[in-house]
Amino acid sequence: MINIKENEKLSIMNHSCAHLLAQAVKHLYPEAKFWVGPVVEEGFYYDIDLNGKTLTEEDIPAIEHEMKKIAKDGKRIVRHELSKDEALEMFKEDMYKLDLISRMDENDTVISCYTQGDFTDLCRGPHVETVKELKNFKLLKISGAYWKGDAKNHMLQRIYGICFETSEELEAHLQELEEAKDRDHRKIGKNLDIFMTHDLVGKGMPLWLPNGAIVRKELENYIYEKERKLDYKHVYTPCVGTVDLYKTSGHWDHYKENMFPKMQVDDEEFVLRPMNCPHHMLVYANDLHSYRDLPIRIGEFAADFRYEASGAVKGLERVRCMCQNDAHLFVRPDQIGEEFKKVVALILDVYKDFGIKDYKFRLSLRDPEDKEKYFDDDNMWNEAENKLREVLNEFGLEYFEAIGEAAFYGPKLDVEVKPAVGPEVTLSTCQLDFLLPRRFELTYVDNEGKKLTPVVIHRAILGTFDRFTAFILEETKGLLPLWLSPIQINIIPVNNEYHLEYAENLFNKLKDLGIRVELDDRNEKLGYKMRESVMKKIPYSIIIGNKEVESNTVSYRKCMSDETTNISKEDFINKITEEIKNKAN
Ligand code: TSB
Ligand code: ZN
Repeated sequence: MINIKENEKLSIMNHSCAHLLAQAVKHLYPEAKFWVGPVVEEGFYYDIDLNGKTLTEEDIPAIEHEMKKIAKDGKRIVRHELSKDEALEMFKEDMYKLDLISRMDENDTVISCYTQGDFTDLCRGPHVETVKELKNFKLLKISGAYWKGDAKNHMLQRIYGICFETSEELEAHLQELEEAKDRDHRKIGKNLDIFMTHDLVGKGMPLWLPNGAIVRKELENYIYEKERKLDYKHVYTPCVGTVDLYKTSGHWDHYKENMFPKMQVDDEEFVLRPMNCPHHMLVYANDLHSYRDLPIRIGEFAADFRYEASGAVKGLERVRCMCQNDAHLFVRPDQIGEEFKKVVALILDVYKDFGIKDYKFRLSLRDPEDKEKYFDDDNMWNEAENKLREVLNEFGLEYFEAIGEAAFYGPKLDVEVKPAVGPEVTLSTCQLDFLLPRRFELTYVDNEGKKLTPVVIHRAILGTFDRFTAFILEETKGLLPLWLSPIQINIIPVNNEYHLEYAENLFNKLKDLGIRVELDDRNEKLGYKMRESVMKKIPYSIIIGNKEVESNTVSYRKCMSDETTNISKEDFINKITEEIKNKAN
């Protein structure tokens, strides 16, 4: 999908369209005050204060109508430059613009505003020449947004829109948006009963329904088997830790804004953990280790809690309570390269199994200026960052670098994927860490009996089961591979009177084999049941009629296919069990 921000011409148009939107809103709601109206990947938005009024989607047509009227009128868009004092005077009634102006440095910023007809807005520009050019736009959505993105501030109304040069481009884009909505895992997740949310449980806290729980369990089994073969040792540890634990790790100083507040229990102070690393450091420290024992790989499917902004939480993709496919690898310095490579190889292996092709490797580095967020040790950072680059180059992997995206304890290699709707997210991650082993005073004994400090690699292959499930639902549009499908087979007898017994026998046989099978014995028409089977994205539907009963066969149809195949019952059972065992895509 097009990225408006990266297209210069469209970026200017969309910005001008944000002004057009503001002007129309001002006409319809004279009390409106305007905060900022930037261009974003998806188009533009404007944050507006309507004096407590909340807009809904139903208000959109009237605003669009007014925008069209103004565009038709065709006023020129004129730029004026002014001094800071003049700007302060001009916007003296407007607390939002005053806030923006007061933060501008008059020496190195030219303050400018743009006027079109009866509307003037503070703006850096540039803009299109006349509002006439802004014909092909659409307002997409209205939502609440805290002023300055801070939940402590009051709520503004955020209106999103998009603008193109031609109506054809706009239509094609709207069509694409519609299709993306159908692929959105929130919609699929609801239709297939994967998960639900409830206000009483809380924001960003999805509940996995039976179908979702099956998918998650299968994913756990799948990755557990891979890790077991690679000599990972799995543990269970509590999803809380004391504040002191997180002070020792450094999370308390560098990660606090992502954590839930602490709670007091008797004389202990606890936090819900945002990460499992500290627990795993202690598991490592529970034993003495020789240089010959390393690498030691401690894995856990671990619940973590993070404070994510309420506007950012999204279905299963960005939650406040998540379960990581986590592991911490304790290695000697001479093993970093080899172990890191094994992790990358595992990521590639898993992506191949799932047929995931559209992703990017990102090398996330620290921002050396940000002393608050990152542990301050230049040597450590340089060493770790160079080490990662070295391995990436050796592997011949294409990647891009992102400053300021590292974890507080070290640089990382992330895999970025694009959801159906919204910005890119990280799926897998592999992080190098020289810090935590030092803070927990971890050691191993070398061949001369000397105590040395191991290096830690943090890694999550599926990321979290939450985000991975969201992603895979979108990748497959809900039609999961057979081994992962909550319901694998739907048996439909044509007529209950004659075919039910045979269907029940088959049902029991498949169920005994551990296959997730359903029997649709409702008194409904075959066509109706078949359509429902497709809607539920069940990989195989089996039709049992006279022919099948008489010849001891089954007729099966794959989801989304018109073709029906008739084979013997035994052949079908063999085919299905093989397909599940091979995890065929
Ligand atoms: C890999 N300590 C490391 C761990 O050892 C860690 O926590 N890394 S992380 O912060 O990058 O998180 C691991 C993975 O969790 C990410 O790669 C991402 O896929 C997933 N994740 C992060 N935040 C969320 C969230 N809010 N909702 C769902 N998944 C998330
Ligand atoms: Zn970790």
